Amino acid sequence: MKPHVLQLNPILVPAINDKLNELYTVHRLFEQQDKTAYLAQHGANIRGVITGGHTGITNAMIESLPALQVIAVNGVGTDAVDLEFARSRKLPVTATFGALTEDVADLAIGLILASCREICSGNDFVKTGNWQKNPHPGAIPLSRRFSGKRVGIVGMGKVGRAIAQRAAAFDCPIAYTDLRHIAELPYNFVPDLLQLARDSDILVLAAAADKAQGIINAAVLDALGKDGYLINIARGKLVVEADLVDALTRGAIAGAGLDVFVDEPNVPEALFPMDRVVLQAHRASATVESRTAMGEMVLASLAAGLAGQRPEGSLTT
Ligand code: 8YV
Repeated sequence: MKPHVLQLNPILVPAINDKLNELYTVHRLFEQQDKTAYLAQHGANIRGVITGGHTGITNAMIESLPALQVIAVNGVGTDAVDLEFARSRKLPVTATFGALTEDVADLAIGLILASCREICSGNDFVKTGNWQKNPHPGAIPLSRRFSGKRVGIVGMGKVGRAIAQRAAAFDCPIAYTDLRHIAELPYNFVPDLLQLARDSDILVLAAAADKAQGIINAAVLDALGKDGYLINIARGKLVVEADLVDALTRGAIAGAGLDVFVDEPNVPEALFPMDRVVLQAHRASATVESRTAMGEMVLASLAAGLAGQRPEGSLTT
């Protein structure tokens, strides 16, 4: 009898799904119309859960799965899982640290370039035929340079460091804030977020969101200033979204590149017409390479957890 596993979000890599199907009876909750009824029917058999970083799992759902032995988060953010609660139940929770670093950092740089250089509105200008209708050079405004700009990074974990490494190749002076000074890093540590915003042209959010909700507010955005850009590839809830929309609307900052939002997939529509705002649908880790590596880590976590062993990198056991 194959162990029963509950999968809360789709996995887009066929080889990972094939492997899951080969090893487990996989209950794909996202395919069910009546999720409550489905859980009531199958919950007692479920021994492993696979969920996404930003979707996590509620304590109520954990409680409805009495045979649960492991929660494998297919992502690096664990802010949507109550780790204390899992710990109190001796339930291993794993994440896919290291599997997506390069792609998330690449997208951060992509969002910087796209927002500063207004690549998306330039693309629309050509594709909609507006260039032919308005062939004079003034029809599309000047954009802003990225190279050499002061980059401030909020959260210097694996992703923050990978962004710094890339920005350094663009000759950007780099500063960061984190819970502590990281001695081995060659970048300027600025403990105060307001000061970091004041000293940055581009502020990049790469922090975990468990303890940092709403840290980017009107005061920070005003400190970033009218020529500044905010980039977020971490979590929407790091930002007071209404303050961000307001800052962009009144020109308190120049632009933004956002992959994450407070209430996905709902994005403030006020951002849509803004040429210096580039939006993505939470896709920073959505490459074949990252998602394959993440899926392999999920498979390893399930295998260990269901064998009664401590999965490598368990955050709770
Ligand atoms: C994913 C994420 O979109 O790693 C995270 O925390 O939010 C993203 O990588 C998601 O977890 C995919 O399941």
